[in-house]
Amino acid sequence: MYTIHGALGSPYSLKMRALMRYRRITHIWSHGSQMQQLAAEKGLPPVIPIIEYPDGNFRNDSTPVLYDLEERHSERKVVPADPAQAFIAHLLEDFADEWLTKAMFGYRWLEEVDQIQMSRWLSFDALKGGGLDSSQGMAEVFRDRQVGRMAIVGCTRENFPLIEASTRRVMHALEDHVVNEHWLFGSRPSLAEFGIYGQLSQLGVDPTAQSMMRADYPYTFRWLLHVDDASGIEGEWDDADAPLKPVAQSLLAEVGRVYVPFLLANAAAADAGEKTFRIEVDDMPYEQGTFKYQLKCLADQRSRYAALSDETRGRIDPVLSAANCLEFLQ
Ligand SMILES: N[C@@H](CCC(=O)N[C@@H](CS)C(=O)NCC(=O)O)C(=O)O
Repeated sequence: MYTIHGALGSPYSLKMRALMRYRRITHIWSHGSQMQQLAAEKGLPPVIPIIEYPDGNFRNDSTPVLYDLEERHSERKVVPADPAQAFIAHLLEDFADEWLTKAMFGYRWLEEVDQIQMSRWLSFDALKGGGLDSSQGMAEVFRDRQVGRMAIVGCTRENFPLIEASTRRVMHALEDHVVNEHWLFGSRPSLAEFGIYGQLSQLGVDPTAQSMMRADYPYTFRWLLHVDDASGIEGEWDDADAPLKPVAQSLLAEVGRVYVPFLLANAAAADAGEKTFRIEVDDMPYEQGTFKYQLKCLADQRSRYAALSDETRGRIDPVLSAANCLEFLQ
């Protein structure tokens, strides 16, 4: 039995819970208030979810844990069998984890209505009782902390038009897609869907974002519940020679449009020893602190690409190139 130590307001926690449900990996869902302490006790980075393994080990960081579960459990894997599809699915998952998360954070903490509602609910989730005074007191502290972190993670009012435009393009692509084909790489979900779901699961709850999704992307909104528990899905991967679905092409185009410039500018700033970096996409500015973690993401994408066979690259290069996603890998 695994335990997911997470939170309902944490996109990566819901990503891992949905993944384990789909994979039919027996687990306990534990959400509480002592998560930072648990991570510190176990010598882990201070992020959730923390996954407690059946052997008593603890790990966090959802992507490596997801891959580790692929090794440990042979049924219902989420990495497509075809290496070309697997590469694209990984790129889309990474884009969701590192870029779409800015929509999650921005929608939650930019506007007062969301700040108040979500800080209260997240405190309620952590305390589970104990009275309104302590709950709302904790909410105020949490709200101040999160709002204070907005500039460092790039969720400022100046940056938000680009984040929002990008998120809407993602949801527009999904909206066209989910009512037709439902999954990205066949009739079963891949790691890309779980990454996207994690972030959008929060937009489906937070007041401003939820209203927007209900009004403009109603089937994507409903699809979130399909991914949340896909334990009943039995499906197949697309054949390796099947063309990439238009939705995957649109999502890749979004990667090329915003995420690639973002990763490259972050890396260039880190090389130059700069503390912040700035990009402009479609005349919209974006600025944030330079992040080490995203250097790791870039290096990881490049080493995955380098490990592909010539045959796989021959199939994947035209698709990546059309989406402006090839050059940064080479
Ligand atoms: N790369 C990590 C990111 C996890 C993450 O950032 N989790 C957030 C909550 S969703 C967190 O714990 N943030 C630390 C904090 O708020 O102090 C993963 O994929 O698990």
